[in-house]
Amino acid sequence: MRVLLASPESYVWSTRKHIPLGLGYLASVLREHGHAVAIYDAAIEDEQLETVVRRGGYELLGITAPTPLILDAWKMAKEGKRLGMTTVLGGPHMTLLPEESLGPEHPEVDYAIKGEAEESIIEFVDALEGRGSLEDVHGLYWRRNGEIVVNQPSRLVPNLDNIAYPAHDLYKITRYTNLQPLTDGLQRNARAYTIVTSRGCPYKCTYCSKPITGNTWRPRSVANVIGEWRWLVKDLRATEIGLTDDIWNLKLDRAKDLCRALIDNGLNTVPWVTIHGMKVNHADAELFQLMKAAGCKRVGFGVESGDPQILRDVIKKGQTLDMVRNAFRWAHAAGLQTMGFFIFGMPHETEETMEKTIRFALELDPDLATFMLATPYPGTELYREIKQAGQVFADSWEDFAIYQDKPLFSLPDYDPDVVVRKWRDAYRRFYLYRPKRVWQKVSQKSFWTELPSTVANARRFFIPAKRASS
Ligand code: B12
Ligand code: SF4
Repeated sequence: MRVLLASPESYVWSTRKHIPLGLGYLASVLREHGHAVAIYDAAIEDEQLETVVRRGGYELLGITAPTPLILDAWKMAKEGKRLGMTTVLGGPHMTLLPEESLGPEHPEVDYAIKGEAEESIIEFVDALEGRGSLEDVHGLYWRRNGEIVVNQPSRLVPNLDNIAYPAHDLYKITRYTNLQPLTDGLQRNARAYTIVTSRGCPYKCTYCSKPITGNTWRPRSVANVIGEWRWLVKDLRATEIGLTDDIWNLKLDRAKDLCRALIDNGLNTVPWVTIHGMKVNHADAELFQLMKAAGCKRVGFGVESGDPQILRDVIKKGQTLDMVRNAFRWAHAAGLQTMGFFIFGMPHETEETMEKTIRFALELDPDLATFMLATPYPGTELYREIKQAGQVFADSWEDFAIYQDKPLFSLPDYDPDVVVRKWRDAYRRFYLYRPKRVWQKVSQKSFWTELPSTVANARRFFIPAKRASS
């Protein structure tokens, strides 16, 4: 079958230019099974979907979407139907709410697949081609006589070494400008690929929407990761690599072994970063030294809050402030750039708890700090708590993007306006009101090359945002 795997253009995520890695995995297994497959990422294409579909004669359109992009995914599916294609949706939002997309308002969606889909996509395409039955496709949601049929659940890939590397060669890599839209990549025009060395995470942070990869941690073997890394560096000429694991360092020994193997195989010449963040409590000084020697340039940490009680009882992060302090100290000592991710406005937050977070950020002094407003993604404990005791006041799924700078919920004894005020305060105090830091930044060459995006970002913190109505 001729399959086009697509990611919609994001109108809510203005600087998004990163690889949709899940599509690469699906493309790879489809290719292995003899199907003609291409990736269409609307964020970087210069041709309309119609042109590509007509030229390639694609019959099936598979679209991926996180929650904030689901409206764009539906639009794309409509276009697919107009072009006479069969449409199937998958990815994070579909894993949370598959039935929504098969409701009567969405005739443009023929099928939805929930969860990891390397196995399902093959079963599904086989069934469409008459080599199996739709009933047997794991994770498939579909319609029969106007009713939604829910198949047996999809299965997490048990041994990740058994699946092929993602089809990195299908990405138009020179069009992807950065690995980390929140912070900019290491270099603006890098050939920046991403790699995932493990899937899943056993922690249960209450805001985290991790429906796809589950609560078990499944590492790839070091040898298997090195094989892909070598392909990226030697054959595809990567100049920057980003690790996108939920938690790549869960097993400290394996993390160290991976670093040693990068060094032993001469792959430490290409800089890499941890995109999603590392977990501070599975680290020691030696790990950061090894990471540095293995080519790592920048590490990110989910710090979240400077208030111990919010961290322990509300976020349930499973880490202490001292663990965070140690991780930053070790990373700085190893000569790594650091990023800190912080959340504002979890339930039970007050002006005082958020003030502690700002002070903690100033104390840790990461090279880059990202302050985010708490966002209640469906399926999270945070979402359930707010639904029970308060009110979510997002108008549409688009409001769930980080760049929507408005409070998304209210609870008794919770003041959304204070949350937004403290959040803006954090950016100002971290980035602007410290003359030494401002001078450091202005004296770097990158400050001037990145000025347009810096100005665009800065506007967000000084122009008051409207609150969404309920
Ligand atoms: C890395 C990452 C990012 C990076 C990407 C950087 C990069 N250069 O790659 C950055 C920082 C840009 C990012 C941004 C965002 N992210 Co993010 N991200 C991740 C992370 C940690 C890993 C993604 C990944 O590489 N997965 C590996 C691949 C193999 O898995 P996959 O893409 O899910 O694909 C599999 C299945 O989903 C399925 N599938 C996927 N697509 C399709 C399509 C079809 C047709 C089918 C059938 C199946 C299918 O099959 C694939 C193979 O098994 C995930 C957490 C996670 N573990 O999923 C969060 C995650 C996906 N992100 C999340 C969010 C919320 C966002 C943002 C929306 C944040 C925001 N509020 O703005 C933005 C959205 C940007 C965008 N336009 O897409 C949430 C999504 C929750 C939700 N309900 O949608 C997650 C789950 C994090 C979390 N735990 O809360 N993210
Ligand atoms: S935020 Fe990170 S550590 Fe917490 S559950 Fe999600 S992936 Fe795991």
